[in-house]
Amino acid sequence: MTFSLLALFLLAPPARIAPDLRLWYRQPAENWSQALPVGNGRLGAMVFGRTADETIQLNEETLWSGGPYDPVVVGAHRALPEIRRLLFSGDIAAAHDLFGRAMMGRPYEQMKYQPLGNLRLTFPGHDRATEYRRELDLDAAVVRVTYTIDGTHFVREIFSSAPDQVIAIRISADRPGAVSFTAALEGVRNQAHSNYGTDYFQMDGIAPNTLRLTGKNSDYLGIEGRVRYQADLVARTEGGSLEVGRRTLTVKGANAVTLVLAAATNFVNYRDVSGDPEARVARVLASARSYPELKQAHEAEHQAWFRRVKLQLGAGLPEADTLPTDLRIKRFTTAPDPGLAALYYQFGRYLLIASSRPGTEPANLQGIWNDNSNPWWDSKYTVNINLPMNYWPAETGNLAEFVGPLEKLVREVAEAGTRTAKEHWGARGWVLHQNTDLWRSTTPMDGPSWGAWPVGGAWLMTNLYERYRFSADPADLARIYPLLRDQTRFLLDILVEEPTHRWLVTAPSNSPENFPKSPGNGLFFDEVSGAELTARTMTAGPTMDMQIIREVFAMFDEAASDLELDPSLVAEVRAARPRLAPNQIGKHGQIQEWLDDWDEFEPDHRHVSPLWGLYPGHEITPESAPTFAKAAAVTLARRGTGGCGWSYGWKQGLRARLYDGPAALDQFRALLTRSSLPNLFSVCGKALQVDANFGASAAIAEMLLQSHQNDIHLLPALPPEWASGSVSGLRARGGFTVDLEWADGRLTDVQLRASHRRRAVVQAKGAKTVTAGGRPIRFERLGSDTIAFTVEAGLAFRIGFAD
Ligand code: FUC
Repeated sequence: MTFSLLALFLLAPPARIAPDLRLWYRQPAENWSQALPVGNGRLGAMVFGRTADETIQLNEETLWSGGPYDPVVVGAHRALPEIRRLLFSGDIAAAHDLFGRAMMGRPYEQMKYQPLGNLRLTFPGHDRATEYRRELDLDAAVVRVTYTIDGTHFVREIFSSAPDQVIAIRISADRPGAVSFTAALEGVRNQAHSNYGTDYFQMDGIAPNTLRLTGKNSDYLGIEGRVRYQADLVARTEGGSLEVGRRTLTVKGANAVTLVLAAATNFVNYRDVSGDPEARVARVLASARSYPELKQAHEAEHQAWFRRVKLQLGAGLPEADTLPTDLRIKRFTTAPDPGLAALYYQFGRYLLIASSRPGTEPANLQGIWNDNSNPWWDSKYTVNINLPMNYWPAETGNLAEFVGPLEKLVREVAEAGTRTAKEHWGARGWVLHQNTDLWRSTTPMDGPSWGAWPVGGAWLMTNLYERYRFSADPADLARIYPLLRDQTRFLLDILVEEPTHRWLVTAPSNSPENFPKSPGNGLFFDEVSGAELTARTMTAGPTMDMQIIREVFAMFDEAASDLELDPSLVAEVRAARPRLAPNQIGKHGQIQEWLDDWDEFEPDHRHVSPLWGLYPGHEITPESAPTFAKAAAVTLARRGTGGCGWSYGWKQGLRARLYDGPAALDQFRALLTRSSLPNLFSVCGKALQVDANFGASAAIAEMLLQSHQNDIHLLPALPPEWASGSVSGLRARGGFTVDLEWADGRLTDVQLRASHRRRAVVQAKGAKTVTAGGRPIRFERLGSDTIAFTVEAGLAFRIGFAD
């Protein structure tokens, strides 16, 4: 058979794009944590890029352990008055113990995100390759592996297509008949809690061209495993022969092969697992197009989102094309390489597009990439920083649509959490505690020191409200208003008066995962038993809770007043607002973390909860609350630059909000060099976690543009290393899209577009002119750096800086 023209076309070197949109390496991944991710929001794969024994690890986002369950304990709230009495009388240990006995969900823990399987490809004779290269092309959303064996050049391309709902793998060579390999589709035994009776899979070869993996998830903690899954891999060969055995598929002497993988479960929603995985897979495969069509549709769809923002930092690294990403990361300790920060930023946007799409589940702790049946923290949705952080880059990064899955999750936890609010808190509205899973468990979990934190839902509401602030689209508010109203009701009902100042506080609660040196609470040595007893986090009115509640009340007041709804609830909120425990400054000059000025057991604790009001919240800014902004800097200094991956991203954003560009960049450098993997994924402890990728991406945008104070503040925290650069497509609150260019640390050009006619207030140092379509526009000067003018919908308004 003649070598098809099409294959030649596919082998042509890819069109050149900016080098900083590729992660690339000269060696395969040594382990899973070095593999490169692709994803369509639902189907994820980690590609190792090995030449002789390739592994492509697979995930389907709805494959979790267990099945629909209800962890609510009816009447749990009856213990609340006594827990509060103990807490306010200073007996934290007794309050903690009673919470543990009476108020935890059943089961205590939640379900785990599970791997689907591995595609193994064995290429005989491919051990000694030359000219090896492995790359993730962010602009095309394709992983490519290329190498030469005995003069023949091989190319593998892997992507996960959203339009076609398949993972496509193309294997080709520049010599006809050179493609030979064996493929196996392997299930993963759940080592952690496997029970051969309940958790099983089966691998079959099905003639003429298919490998099939079918299975059922495991039971866990007494919750019956009810997820059924199926994955089909179909081989389409060009030339050569194809043989399907009992469990493997063997290709010999082909010119090129396309493997198309479809996978599905029976998951319909958190209460319903009546779907038919077999029919879903068959439907997808029946319409799967040819490889060039699949690829064209995939890239076009991806680029429509991805290319909305373009970022260039610095003049570019001359050797970016010759220096692989892992070496650039290592060198980053000493080399400025601003382009690596731009690459990191775009990798964050890539990960969001790949793990959270309209209609899918939200990105969990690992996005959608997990090879472990007992993953760290179950790879679920942790709400006291991780899940909210996953969505921080979405708004500024022009990916608002990708917040859709988070909104769906909130809608579902609000539904499930209504019963939890009633039974566990005796309250109206809905509650979400520290974590949730695929089954939308909303009760306290993992023990009172973690799970007794009732404002998870409130925090997530602030994420959703940001979407409205950015779009200024009333439809975005109308959709979430009922969720906001009911969350407000819950907060009003759980607030109680503390005895000392008579402030309204949450009780019990905690300042996430931080143990105060409160009286009677201690990591102490029990001389009788020899055991080390652990302190408790339980407390009343931690600063972060109060900041979140103030923000939610302000949002509700604004929304209900604009929509002219719920006047009596507005009155309740207005009565409560001034009585909420305020921010306080402690003995070190820091923002106090708890009602009392207690120290913490770990002064450099990874959470920076009392700074929530600075970022992501809005209530502390250097302009509106200079004393607290100063105190926030003291807290940051005390905490240091370490922690878990996400701590770095959070602190980077906090530094940006304090307009400290150099400190923000230091924090980013620390993340890259101390808490990241060669594939740019961040780690928390030993675990790959995506939150820091999202947090640091958001913080990079926050260094270039801020809009949380009713104006558009350009280059608020620019470090000297980024003295020149440009960015287009960033979004600012109020429905604005902003492009900017700068050189020598000074703005040189700004363009603004708005979705509605509106007044723009812009802090742009050195602004001299405003034009639209080349014609001067009248503007007002509100300060030496601040101008204001009216922007008409859809028109580009240009700010000039030349005399
Ligand atoms: C929170 C953090 C941990 C980790 C976990 C998933 O509990 O404190 O460090 O990120 O979430």
